[in-house]
Amino acid sequence: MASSLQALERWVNDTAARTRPARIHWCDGSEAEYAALVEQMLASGDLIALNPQTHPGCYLHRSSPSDVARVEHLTFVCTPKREDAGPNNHWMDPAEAHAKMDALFDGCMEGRTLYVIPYCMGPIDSPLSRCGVEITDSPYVVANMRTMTRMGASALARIEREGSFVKGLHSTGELDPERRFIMHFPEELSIQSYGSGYGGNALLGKKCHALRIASHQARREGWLAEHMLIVGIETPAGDTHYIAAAFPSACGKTNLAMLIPPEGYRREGWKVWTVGDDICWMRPGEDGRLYAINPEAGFFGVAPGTSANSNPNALVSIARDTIFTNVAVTADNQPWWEGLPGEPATDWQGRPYDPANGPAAHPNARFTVSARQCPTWSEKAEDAQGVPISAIVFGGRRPSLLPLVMQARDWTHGVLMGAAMGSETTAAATGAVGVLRRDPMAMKPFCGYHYGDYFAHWLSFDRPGAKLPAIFHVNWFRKGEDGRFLWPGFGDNLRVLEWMIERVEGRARGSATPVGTVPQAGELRLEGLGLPASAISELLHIDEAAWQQELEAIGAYLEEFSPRLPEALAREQHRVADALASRPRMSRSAASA
Ligand code: OXD
Ligand code: MN
Repeated sequence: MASSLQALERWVNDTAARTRPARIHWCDGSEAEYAALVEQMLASGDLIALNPQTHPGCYLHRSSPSDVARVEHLTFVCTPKREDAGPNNHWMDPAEAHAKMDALFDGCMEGRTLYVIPYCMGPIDSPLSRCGVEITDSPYVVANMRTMTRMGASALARIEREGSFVKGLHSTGELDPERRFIMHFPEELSIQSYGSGYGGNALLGKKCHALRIASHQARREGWLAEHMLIVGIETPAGDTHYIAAAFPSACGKTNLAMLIPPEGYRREGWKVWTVGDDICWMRPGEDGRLYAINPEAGFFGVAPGTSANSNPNALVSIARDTIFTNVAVTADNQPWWEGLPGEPATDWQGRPYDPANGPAAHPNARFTVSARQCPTWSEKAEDAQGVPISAIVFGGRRPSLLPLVMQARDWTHGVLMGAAMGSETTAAATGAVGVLRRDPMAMKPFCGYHYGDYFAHWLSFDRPGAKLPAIFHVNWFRKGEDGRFLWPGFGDNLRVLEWMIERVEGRARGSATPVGTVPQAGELRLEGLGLPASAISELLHIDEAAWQQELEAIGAYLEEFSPRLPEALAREQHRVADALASRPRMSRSAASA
C-alpha cells in the first residue's frame, strides 16, 4: 500500500482508538451507499421524506434549535504564534486546543459509526484542486459532503497519488453549545470540529478547508482562496466573460450566480452560466490572467427569500434530490419558507405553525443540491484549467453611501476597495443581525491568517506580466429616504454586469471620481425598468463629505492590522483621502452631470 494511504489508515485507527466508535465505514461515494444512508436516517428520524410527487428524492433535516448557524466566537485558528492568526481571528495555542479537543473526542463516538470521507475540492483532475479526508459520526454530514464535494473512490485515488491531504475530524458530540469548538491547525493542515452538526461548522470541506486552511495553502503556493461566486456572462456576440464576486454570507451570491437576464436581454441573446456560488480558488495562468475553479460540487444555499422572483433557477434546481435543513413544510408535505407562495403547516422546529413563534422557516434554513441540477450550470465548472476571470466584484449590504457600482482605477485601489468592504450582518452566523461590520473581501469569518499578510498577498499579484482582472464594487442594497431599496436587483443586476464588461472591453468611458469610476449618464441600460431619474442619480451619487468620513473610518480600521498592514495599502488609503480633500465639492453625482 502506498505510504499516503498507510498514513491515512494510521490516522483513522488512532482516531478510532480515541473516539471508540461501534463501527468504521469508508465512504465510496456510490449511489448504493447514499441510498443506504438515507434509509438509515429516515429510520432514525434524522431525515423526513418530503412530498415525493412534487419533490422526488427530497428530504428534510431538522437540526437542534441551538445549532442553526456558524459560530464565529467558537471558531479558532491555532497557529503557534498568536500574531499569525491576526486580530481578525480568535486564536488558541495549538497545544491547549489539542488538549481541549482530545478530551472532547474521548469516547464521543461510542455506539456510533465513524465515517471516513475522502474528498476532493475542485475538479478531480485539476492541478488547482486539493484533497481532504473528513472523519465524522454524522450520516447527515456524509450525505451533504457527497453533494458538496467530489467524494469517495476517485478522491482516495488522488490522495494515494499526491500523498497529502487535509485532515478533518468532526463529531456532533452532544450538540451542547457550551461544548462546541471549531479548531483549525494550518501548520498541520488539520481541522477539528466538535458539538455542531450545522453546515459551515460540520461540512469541513467547505468553510474550514476550502477557505480557512486553503487560504494558508494559497498564500504559501501563490494563489487565492476566496469567498466568491463565479458566473459566466455570454454576450450576444458569443463572448463569455467570467466574473468572480465576493459578498458576505446571505447577501445574494447564489442569486447573482444564477441570474436570469431581463426579458430584453434574453431576446438579444445574453446568457448566464453558473460556475460557483460561494467559493473560488484562483491562480495566475501562463498568459498572466487569473484562472478560477469552484472547489465545490454543490450549493448549500439560503432557502428563505429564494423565490420565483429572486432566483427561479435555484427553485428548479431544488425541485428534486435535495436535502433541506430547517425549512417549514406545507400541509401536503412540501418544503416551505418565507417568500414562497402557499402556507406553512409546520414550522422548522416541527411545531404547528404559529406566527407568534416567529418565521416558519429558520432565517438561515438551507438547501443542499448538486450544482449540476442548476439549469444554468456551466460545463466549465469541470474544466481542469479553470475559467479566466475578467472582473472581480466586491459588495455588501450598505443602505447608504456606496454607489450602485464603481470601478477601481487599478489593482492596488481594488485591493483597498476589497479591504474596506463593509456589510450589515445576516442570519448566516449567530449574533445580532443588521449591524454594519467591516468584512474585507467578505473573508472576515474565513481568512485563516492575519489580514495584514492577506492584503500583502493580494497586492503581490500585481507583478510584471500579470493581466489582472478589473476590480469593481457594487451595492444592490442602497436605500432611498423612504427606506426602500432604490435598485430592483436580481435579474436586473445584469445591467450593471454589462457595464463592467463594457469597461473591460474598453467601450464604456465612465466618469472618474476620487473613490472610483462610476457609469456616465446613459451608460447603464435602464430601458423597461421604469426607474425614476432621481433614483438612478441617487444610486450613483458620491457624497464627497460623507466619503471623507468613510476614508477616515477605513484608515482607522486598517490601522488595526498594523504593523503588518502593507505600506502600499496605507499609501493608497492616503491617496484617495487626499484626492477627496483636495476636490472642490461636487453638488450632485458625476453620473447625472
Ligand atoms: C455559507 C456562509 O454557508 O457563508 O456559505 O455562511
Ligand atoms: Mn458563504
